[in-house]
Formats: sequence, structure tokens, C-alpha cells
Amino acid sequence: MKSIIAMAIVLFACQGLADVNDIIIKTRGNVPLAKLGIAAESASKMPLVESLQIHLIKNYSRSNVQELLKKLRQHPDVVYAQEDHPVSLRQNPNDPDFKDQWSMSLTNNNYGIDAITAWTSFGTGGKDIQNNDIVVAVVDGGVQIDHPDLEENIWINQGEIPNNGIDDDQNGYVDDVNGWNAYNDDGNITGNYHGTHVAGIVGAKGNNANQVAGVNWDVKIMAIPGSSGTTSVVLRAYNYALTQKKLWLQTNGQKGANVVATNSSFGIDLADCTSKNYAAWNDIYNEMGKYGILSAAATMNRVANVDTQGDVPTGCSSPYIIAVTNTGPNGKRATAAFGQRSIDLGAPGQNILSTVTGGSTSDLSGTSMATPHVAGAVGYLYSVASLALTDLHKSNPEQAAIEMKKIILGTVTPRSNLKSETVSGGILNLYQASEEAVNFGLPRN
Ligand SMILES: [Ca+2]
Ligand SMILES: [Ca+2]
Ligand SMILES: [Ca+2]
Repeated sequence: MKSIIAMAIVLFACQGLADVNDIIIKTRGNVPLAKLGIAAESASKMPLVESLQIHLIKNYSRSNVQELLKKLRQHPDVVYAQEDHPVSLRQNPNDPDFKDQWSMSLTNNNYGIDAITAWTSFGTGGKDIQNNDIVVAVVDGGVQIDHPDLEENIWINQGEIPNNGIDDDQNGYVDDVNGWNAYNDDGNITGNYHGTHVAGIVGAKGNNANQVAGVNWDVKIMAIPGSSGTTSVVLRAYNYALTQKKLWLQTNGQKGANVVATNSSFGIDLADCTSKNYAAWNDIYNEMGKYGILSAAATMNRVANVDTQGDVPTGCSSPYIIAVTNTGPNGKRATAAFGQRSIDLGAPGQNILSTVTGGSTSDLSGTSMATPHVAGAVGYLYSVASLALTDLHKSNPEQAAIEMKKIILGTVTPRSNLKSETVSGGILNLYQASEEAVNFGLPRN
């Protein structure tokens, strides 16, 4: 049934951009509009799949679409009612090395994130339901921004003219075209092997017949070199993402960037984040969270219990951190830290194929590879999110971030071995999380 509906949606989407004001319903028999309690002058009903009694209710104003859904779902002649989500045509990506990206699937003996089912059901990531760009900030050693499988997905600050020594968009940063280099405090984004790999997991361009596919095929990656050295470098890096997101919210998307997640794979092993000596870390994560930014953070690549032994940042208490450990294809934790109170979930991090400097690809392993699956998931989930969740992200970004984290932790693929080792007891499941994001705020049938 699901595939038939999906086909119907795709067929309709082919004829033009789907309108998010519209609703798809399945009725018991051929039920006229009037019987559904809808005035003929405010809407029309057209058949999509007649044999299944699936119809499109067209032309409702955005303001009452949620109410209408609720009403229709309560109607005795309605089997179901759903939003008419935008859909892009696609199949498994044609990227030649996709066959080696085990982490994107999910089978009985391969505990990937089930991105394939998510893509097939809900689209391949990129923009939200209101057509806003979605930005994931990669705070790392740097990103090769002209990498052939990344360059199309690198965030561009439209208000900034490069290399003229002027802060054209007046955001406080001179020549910040693709991000900010927190090491040098300038707009020159340098390449880095590790950071380029991380960026490719979040959003290597998918289905371009080249190399690999990221969790998102079309996301915008903001490159922020600034992952190591000292805490001050890291704070400067995060502050760039924070500044851009504030600006985006304040100007209703006219300036700044819609940063929904940062990705961080650095820290201070075994440090006690709750002590006064690390206060700035929690502070910056909380502040970013206030503006709807979740921070996916990699825990240590060593066997340790963060609950008792500490770690910065994955032992920090900010609710806007999603702390990630590394799991292999067998669903078990690799050589990585854990913590039933501190570490939120597992994600695939062993032998992950992604982009690297020099324009090529390579396998890497570690919590650094697990975490961008989660940061990428946050970006992806905003691309499939219901209007209610998308609106919440603008009106109450702090709450949206909390809801998003709840969705991710509440939909993991459960693994008994991770029960005592993580908060959620499982591994990121992009498809299951998508189901929740798609239906957020809608009354259930
Ligand atoms: Ca600027
Ligand atoms: Ca400039
Ligand atoms: Ca590709």
C-alpha cells in the first residue's frame, strides 16, 4: 500500500512542485466534498488513485491545514489523511562507490542507519517544506570545499563578496563566503583530510554518478576549521555558527544561515565537564540550543565510561548535545566510550567510506565517522519534517531542538548490548526517525 501511495505522490510531483497546503486522503467509497464537511468554494477534490479511493484535496489556505487534517482524520468515511509532502524523484543513488557504504542500509546482519528506506520514502535531503536551505556546520580541521563530490553542497554566504576585505553582509565577519576559519580568524577555508571525510558523511552529493552519497544528497555544509588547539579556538568556531543562525532567525531567512546542527569530533579525554574549569563548553552548547542548533558530538575512541570517568564534550550536561559512540556492522560498540547517562546513541563508524582531500575517497573508522551520521540526520530530518515542526523551529527553536533530539533517540534500532551503554539503547535509524518527523504535530489515525 505504502509503495502505491508513494508512486501516486511521485506521479503528482512530476507535474510540478507539490503544494504543502494540499492534503491527500483515502476515503471509504466515493465521498463528495460536502459530506466531508468541506465547502466547495474553498477546495476541490481530485482523484489520484481511483481504485484505492486516494484523492487530493486542493487549495486550502496554509493557516488551517493542520486543523483540516485533524477534522478529516476524525471523519468516519476517511481511512487516512496526510500532508502532500514535496517529493523528489529518485532511486538508490547512482554513485559508483555507494555499494561500499554499508552504513546507509539496514539488514539482519548489517546495522546501518537505513538511509535507503528513508530516501525512498521521504526524499533525499536538502530543503525544508518551506523551501529553506538546511545547513550543517562541520567544525573540524577544515574541508576541501572544491572537492568534486562536495563542492555543490558547500554553503555559500550569498551576502558576502569574496576577497574584497569588506564585511559586505555586516555580520561581523570579513569575507566569510563558505564559513569561518577559527584558527586564523579569517574566511579562508583550508582543506583537511579528517574534516573532508566528516563533511562527506553529512552531505557528499548524492546521485551525481560520482564517488559516494552523504546522508543528505543536497544539504548545505558550512565549513568551520577550528576543532583543536585550544578551547578558545573551539568557542570562536561555534560562535560563527551561532551568529549566523541568530541572524537567520532575526531576518526571517534573509541573512545568516539556517544552521540546524554542528558536528564535532574533538574534545578533552576524561575531563570533568561539570567542574568549573569547563564551564564555557556547556554555556556555548546551551546558547546554540536556544537558537535551534543541536550539536552532535563524538565521544572518546577508547573504552571508558563517560558517566564515571568524564569527557568533554560528551560528558557535558547541555540537553542540546547528542553524544555519539561508534558501532560496527554487527551493531556492537567498537573501541569507543559509553555511558548510560551520557552517551545518547550509537551510529556506524567502522570502515566508513567518504570523501577526503585530493578529491578522492577513503575508508576511516572512529567516533568521528559515527557522529556525522547523526549531525547529517538532524539536517535530513528537517528536510522531511512536517509543517508543524518546521514552524516550531522558527517560532520556538529551542523547543524544536529538544523535540528533534527526542525523535532521534526515540526511534533507534534497539540493540541489547547498547542498553546499558547508551541513553537510547540503540543505533541511529534515519527511516524510523523520519516517520516521526513527517508526522510531528499531526493527530494520529
Ligand atoms: Ca560577512
Ligand atoms: Ca567581502
Ligand atoms: Ca556522489
